[in-house]
Amino acid sequence: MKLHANTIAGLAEHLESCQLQVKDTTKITDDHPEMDWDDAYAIQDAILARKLARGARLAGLKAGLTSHAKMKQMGVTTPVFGFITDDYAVPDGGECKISELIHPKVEPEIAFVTKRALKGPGCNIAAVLAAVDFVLPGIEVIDSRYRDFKFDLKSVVADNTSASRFVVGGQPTTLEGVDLRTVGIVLEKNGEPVAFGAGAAVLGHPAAAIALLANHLAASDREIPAGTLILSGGITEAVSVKAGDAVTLRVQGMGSVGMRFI
Ligand code: OOG
Ligand code: MG
Repeated sequence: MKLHANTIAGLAEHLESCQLQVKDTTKITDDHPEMDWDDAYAIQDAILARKLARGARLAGLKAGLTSHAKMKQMGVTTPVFGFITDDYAVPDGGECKISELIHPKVEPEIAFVTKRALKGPGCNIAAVLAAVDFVLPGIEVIDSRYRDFKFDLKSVVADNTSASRFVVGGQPTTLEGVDLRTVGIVLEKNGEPVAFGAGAAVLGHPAAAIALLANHLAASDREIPAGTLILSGGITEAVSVKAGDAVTLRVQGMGSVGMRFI
């Protein structure tokens, strides 16, 4: 750790205030170039602690920047991990208020729910598949607190990987007979298909994102508990949305999920 505990607490407060007050900021490595990975995740943890202290509940975990499309769009090369809280959840078909967000984009994702705990190090796709209860379609709404969505990896980790809203739904599906690599997805905006892909876009197999998350948590002696919802990362580039837009994600064999922006 390179940053003082007070600095970490101050940066967590700053980033969370930007989120709550719907205003953007410069990336924090501009002012704190010495910040390391542990500092970045400590800031993220401090943001979670602030939310829990105010009565929010942890709704799940997320992996991000897990596809080449996303890495290329954001100009980075490694996945990142974050959290989602219950107040980020939008019901399937429900409304998301644009006035509460800075510059939202949507991402088509495959969401996992575990039935057994997953603990690294050494977690792999097979261990993930054995621990999965079901998978289902999910749309993540990302909303970087950084001006023009411009950041480096440590800054985006500190900003809880741009997490802001999500919806899961459709047809929860067990993995027997399902090859997540070849599962096709279509993201529609206002009835028009705007992005297409298949599960393999995420690290060759979306379960690999869950294994990476378990191995990441293991470094601080944590695990993915049984019953955890996990977003495995955008399969395609993120798509900007504005008030009046409706988005639907169709996942092969898993139905569809959607939300409207008002
Ligand atoms: C970071 C979060 C990326 C994903 O699914 O790739 C993410 C960002 O692009 O702002 O959630
Ligand atoms: Mg995402």
